[in-house]
Amino acid sequence: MGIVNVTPDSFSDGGRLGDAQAAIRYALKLQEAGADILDVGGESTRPGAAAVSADEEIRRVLPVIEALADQGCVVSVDTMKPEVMRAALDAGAAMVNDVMALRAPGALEAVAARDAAVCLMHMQGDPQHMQQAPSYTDVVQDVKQFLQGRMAACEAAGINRERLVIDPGFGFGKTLEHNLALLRHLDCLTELGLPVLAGLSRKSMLGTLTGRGVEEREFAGLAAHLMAVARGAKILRVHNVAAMRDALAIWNAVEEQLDGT
Ligand code: 7PJ
Repeated sequence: MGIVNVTPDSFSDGGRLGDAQAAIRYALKLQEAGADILDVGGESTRPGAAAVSADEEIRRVLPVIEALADQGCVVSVDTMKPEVMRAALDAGAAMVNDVMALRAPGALEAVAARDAAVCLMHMQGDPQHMQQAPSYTDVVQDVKQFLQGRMAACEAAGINRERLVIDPGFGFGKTLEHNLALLRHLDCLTELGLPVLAGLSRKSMLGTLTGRGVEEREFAGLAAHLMAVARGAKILRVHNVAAMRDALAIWNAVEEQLDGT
């Protein structure tokens, strides 16, 4: 899954993808580099980021989603807002990627009425305050139980299991220790029986461990994502699709070799 930010204040691509045409060109390059899904987002969810109105978010992402879907791309929309979900699905998005796991009022209904896939991500608190004092009894079990609860809420709302993907939400209301425990024990989440998505690209845990700035976390990210794959992750949400594809080519070649012997 390649990340396409259409936000003026995104922490890493900010400004560079300021207009729809640039975002579309950028997304098509990610697809050429081997992305299976293009994740289009119009609201930054980095810690402390300012909220954006639904109208503004729709204005940012809709032209990008329409153009990409028209060209046959598989598009997901990274949003918490039911209005944006509806508009994006009408414009051809195939997936809703929600860091709130459809907890916003009306979100379950917006998705249930359509036929799209959904990524349910765990977040403790809200983007404005989530990094202030993250706290868990047992982070792996707490996240697992939360996701199980959201899976049940989806099914009760008429969203079949076959449509769901789950994600521990690295960096969303988590300390370094929480993030490391979730990565180490990611296989516990695969026990829920759904594809697991992992998103670690450029995140601050990589900076903490390497001392590197946002633009210099590529190699750390590749290592972290391969460790997620080793523990069962099926979708990786990344900025540098070409680099991730190369790493996966090696991974897959070795794993196939193992399977055949
Ligand atoms: C994630 C996301 C993630 C899913 C963001 C960033 C912050 N969606 N949206 N999982 N992160 N599913 O890219 O650093 O980890 S926005």
